[in-house]
Amino acid sequence: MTPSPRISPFGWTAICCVLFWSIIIAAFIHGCTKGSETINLAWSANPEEDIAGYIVHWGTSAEVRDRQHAVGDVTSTTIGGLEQGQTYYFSLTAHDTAGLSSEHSDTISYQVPMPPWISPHGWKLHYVSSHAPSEGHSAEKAFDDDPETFWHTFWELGTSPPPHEIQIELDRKQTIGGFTYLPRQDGHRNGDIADYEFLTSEDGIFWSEMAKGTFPESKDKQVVLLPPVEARYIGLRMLRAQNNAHHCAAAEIGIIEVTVLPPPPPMNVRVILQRSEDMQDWQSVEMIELPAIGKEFFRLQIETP
Ligand SMILES: [Ca+2]
Repeated sequence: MTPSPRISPFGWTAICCVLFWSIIIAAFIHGCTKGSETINLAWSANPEEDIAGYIVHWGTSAEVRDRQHAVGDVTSTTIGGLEQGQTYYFSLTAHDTAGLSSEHSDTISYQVPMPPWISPHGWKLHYVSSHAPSEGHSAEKAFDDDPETFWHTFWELGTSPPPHEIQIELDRKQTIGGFTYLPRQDGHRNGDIADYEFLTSEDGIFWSEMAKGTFPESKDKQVVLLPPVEARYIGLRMLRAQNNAHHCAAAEIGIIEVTVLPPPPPMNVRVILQRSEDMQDWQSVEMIELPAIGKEFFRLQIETP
């Protein structure tokens, strides 16, 4: 079903108001083959009880999002076939069991990055709960722009259970649109993060949780897109490891940029008046286009002498 305000303007506004800024896109990019990138989109659920599903709309321009992917009453889906270096524009609509559709959420654009990713040059360690510098796995290895090195929590004289956390001071205050996490690349599983929290701060003292989720069990670089936020500090907190052990490790933690655009203009309502003498041969006598404003009704009034 293609959502459209024309399907039923009545009720449109009833389900349109919960998708906007609550949309959270979490992207899990993997693979390096052109055209094979995938993005996993996640969003906040519409709280209405009769939601039947959602439709993701996307394309390579803000004006033309000609591809759609309909899902049921879930809050995540995966879009594949994305190309590195290409910018994609995503928006989301919800529809209910009566077939009523919401308007589009804000559009979020995302450029599938071309490696290397944003350089961590100038970043500093602000805090780490545990690390193993004597073993060559200091916290700074998580942002040294080298995928072969990694931060690992201390293990020589015993381990401490999660949560484990690393906080990084960026080289400057930035608008952060997401973050990346690359698990250790030496083939071992110890420390691979499953459940995580991502936090940001402007001063390194007061922190805001920006994302909480679970990474898939994979050695690929994970990308999580967020509602843009300005921050000088980022923090990644590991709540559970993939193997449920106490270790935590990260080869690279990075940030990415995303641009938020205003929602697309509402669609027009096309009203066509036709008449017929035999109820078979209809001729159009009037057509007008009106900007859709949401809930509205039309009435045809006919007066005869
Ligand atoms: Ca590294």
